Amino acid sequence: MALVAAAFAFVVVRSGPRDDDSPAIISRGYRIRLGWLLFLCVVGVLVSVWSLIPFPLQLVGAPRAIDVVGRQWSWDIASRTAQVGESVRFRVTSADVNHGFGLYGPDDLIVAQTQAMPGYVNELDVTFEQPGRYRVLCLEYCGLAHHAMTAEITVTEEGP
Ligand SMILES: [Cu+2]
Repeated sequence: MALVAAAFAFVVVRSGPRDDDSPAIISRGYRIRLGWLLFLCVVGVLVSVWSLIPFPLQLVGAPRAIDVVGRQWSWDIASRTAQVGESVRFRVTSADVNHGFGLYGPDDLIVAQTQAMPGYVNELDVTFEQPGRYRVLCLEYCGLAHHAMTAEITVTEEGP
C-alpha cells in the first residue's frame, strides 16, 4: 500500500499544467470519445443478440407441454415420443414424496433434471438434439424400489 501511495504521490507532485488543452484538441478528443462510445454500443448490442440466440427461453410460440407425475415407484409421462429439434416443456410433479426427474440422452449423459415435488409443478424446457432412446431416472432416493423408477422417451428424426 505504501508503494502504491508513494507512486500516486509522485504522479500528483510531478504533474503540471497540460499543454494539449487547446479547444481544437479538446473538441477532437470528445469526437473520438463519442465515436468510441457508439462503436462499443453497437458491438455490445451485436454480442448480446449473438449470445442470446441459444438461450433456452422460447421467444416465439410455446413448447409442447408434457405432464409428468412421479410416484413410488414409477413415472407417469403423458407422451413418451418426440422428434429431433422439438422443444418440449416437462411439467413435473409428484403424487407422494420428493423424486428427482433426470433425463439422460442416448449417450447416457444427463440432458436435464428437476425436482418432482408434491404440491408443486416444476417446468423443465428441453430441446431434443439427437434421436434415440432417452431414459428418465429418479435422482432422489425415494424408497425401496427407487432404483427401478425408470422410464423411456423415444426421439425420432424429424418427419417430412
Ligand atoms: Cu423416486
